[in-house]
Amino acid sequence: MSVAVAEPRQLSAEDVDFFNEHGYLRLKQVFSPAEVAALSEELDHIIQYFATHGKGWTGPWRKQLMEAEAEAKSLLVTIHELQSYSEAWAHALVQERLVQSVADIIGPDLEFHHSTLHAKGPDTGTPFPMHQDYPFYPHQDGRYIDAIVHVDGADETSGCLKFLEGSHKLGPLEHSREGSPHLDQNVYRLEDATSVPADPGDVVLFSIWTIHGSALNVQPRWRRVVRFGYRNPRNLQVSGQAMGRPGIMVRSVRPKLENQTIEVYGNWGPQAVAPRDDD
Ligand SMILES: O=C(O)CCC(=O)C(=O)O
Repeated sequence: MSVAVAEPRQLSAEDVDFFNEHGYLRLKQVFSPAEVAALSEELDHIIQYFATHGKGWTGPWRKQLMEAEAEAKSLLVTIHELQSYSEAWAHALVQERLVQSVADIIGPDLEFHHSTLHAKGPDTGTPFPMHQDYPFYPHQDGRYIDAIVHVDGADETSGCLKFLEGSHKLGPLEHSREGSPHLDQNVYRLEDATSVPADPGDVVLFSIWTIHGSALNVQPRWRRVVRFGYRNPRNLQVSGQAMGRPGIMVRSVRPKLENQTIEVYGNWGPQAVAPRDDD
């Protein structure tokens, strides 16, 4: 018996081709102004009462990407799993258009993995060095997409996302562990990357293998974005953030995989290797 439900597709064939060729895709106005207003309001509450206020990622790259004065003042506010704090964010991660768009690329089955806030402070909001997201939560293959939900607009001066075109085709790369995982900034350069500005409500998708970064926010306002990570449930995690924690199935039902034990009560640990594909 097949349990996969046939869905109308959200993305066009051209959208999927663009993602597969470039390693990223911007989706315009996924969240309405009313939805963004609710997300923004509840995010402010989370930032005020629960989030970590700090200088952001560490490492020698900071001196390359920031002048000493900006480095000293730099501000990044972070927190994981916003759906544990807010109804608006719990709804956002299952939002129909978003989930179907991601499923059109790596589905049809889809599992939510994690969420993370990156709020760059005004004037000197911390940049991000060029990196893949792979070293933070390595998975067996490339069927993992990060979706950046823009609560605030982001452009060249407010630290928008920047991608190295087609870099996902390189597969997983060794990252420096001196500080936060990052690539050699002289080899993989922010200035060679394509800027992807976005408005509030837009979502930018990219592969766990796409090399990306972002510059300082020099605008006198916050730049708040939230990353949702989604994977094909057949793509098992190898190590890192949220290792072994079963995610929420947002499309279809969890496939029964050989040697995979689902521990929903938190007795989480490394998962056995499952068959690669077509199981
Ligand atoms: O928030 C940013 O500007 C960068 C985000 C990023 O690098 C990531 O989510 O992996």
